[in-house]
Amino acid sequence: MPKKIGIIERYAEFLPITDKTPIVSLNEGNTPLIISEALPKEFNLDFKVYYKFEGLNPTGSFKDRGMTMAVSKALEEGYKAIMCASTGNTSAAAAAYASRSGLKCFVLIPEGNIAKGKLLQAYRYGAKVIQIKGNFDDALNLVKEITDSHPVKLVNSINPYRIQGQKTAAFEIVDELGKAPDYHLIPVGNAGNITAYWMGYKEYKEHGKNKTLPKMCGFQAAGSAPIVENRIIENPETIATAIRIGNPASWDGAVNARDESGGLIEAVTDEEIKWAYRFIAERDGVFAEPASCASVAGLIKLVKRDYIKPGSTVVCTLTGSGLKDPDIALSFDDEVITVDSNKDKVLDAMNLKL
Ligand code: AN7
Repeated sequence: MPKKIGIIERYAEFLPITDKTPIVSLNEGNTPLIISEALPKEFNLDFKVYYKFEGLNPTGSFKDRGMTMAVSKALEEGYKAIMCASTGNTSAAAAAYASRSGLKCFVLIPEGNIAKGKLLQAYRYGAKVIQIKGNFDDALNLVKEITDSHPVKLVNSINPYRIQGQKTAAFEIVDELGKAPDYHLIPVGNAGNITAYWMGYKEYKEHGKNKTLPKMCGFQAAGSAPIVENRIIENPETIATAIRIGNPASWDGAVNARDESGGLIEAVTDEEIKWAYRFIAERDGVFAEPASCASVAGLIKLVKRDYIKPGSTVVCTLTGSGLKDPDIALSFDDEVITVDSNKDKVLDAMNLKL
């Protein structure tokens, strides 16, 4: 049996750790790169599309890669407590790694605007959950203020160890493909992840692992697209609550990734996100949360204007699991069928015509 290890042990030589860093890991990373069969068929594509499915991390999102680093370093630095603002996934990951390490964990979330699966994770992993009557941007400002003046470590992605951990997803893609993809498509919220992937691809190239670099293509939700509109959005709105962010902390990192790579950052509507969300689950068997599907919605937009060159390799990051957001999942016009516990009634309902 191969030893399953987390991203710090796997990529230690590329990460800022020492012999003294106490590694707090839940065997995160090593997520599958799943080839899409349905998208090429549906859109007659002349290139390959892979999903980097980060929903299969221990807490169901890519945040685990950054949190194993941030929590390990907080422990090394002698902290007793961590704190984050979150649209949900960061708080789930922070709570889990805090639980594992014995650190106290405080999470600040926008009341009423985080998916149920994420909220219940924060509670069950034993974090102190504080909901504010404000949005994510307000929460992050409060966390910065509090952690600046109290012995509590901030573990949002402005903590540089978060980005360091998250860059390992790019390493895994190169390790698996034997090269970098030509295009990397990714949802953008607080913009830490696009920053991290770009750092990962560049560093791995410096080590001779990949010869080329992908064009980084980021996608924000249309009602929450500060980078696209080049202005802070005071009241961001979208069904993809994970990326309902009006003033991204890593704004400059995202713009830099876009410009250095010759890529783009664009917006996709809630309708486009929902279409992609259903399509990849119903036709490709991959269930990712709405925010994740901004990358696939973006791909379809780019396909429609022939942006992607034939023969290319495209990777779409699916940042979180579809199980995170049961309310959205059950908000469609699914036919609910209930019959008596009786074979004929069940067969009737099956309407079997094969
Ligand atoms: C599923 O949890 O910001 O652009 O507080 O949960 O790196 O912020 C989540 C972000 C994409 C955006 N997809 O990534 C939080 C939080 C999912 C996410 C993003 C998030 P960034």
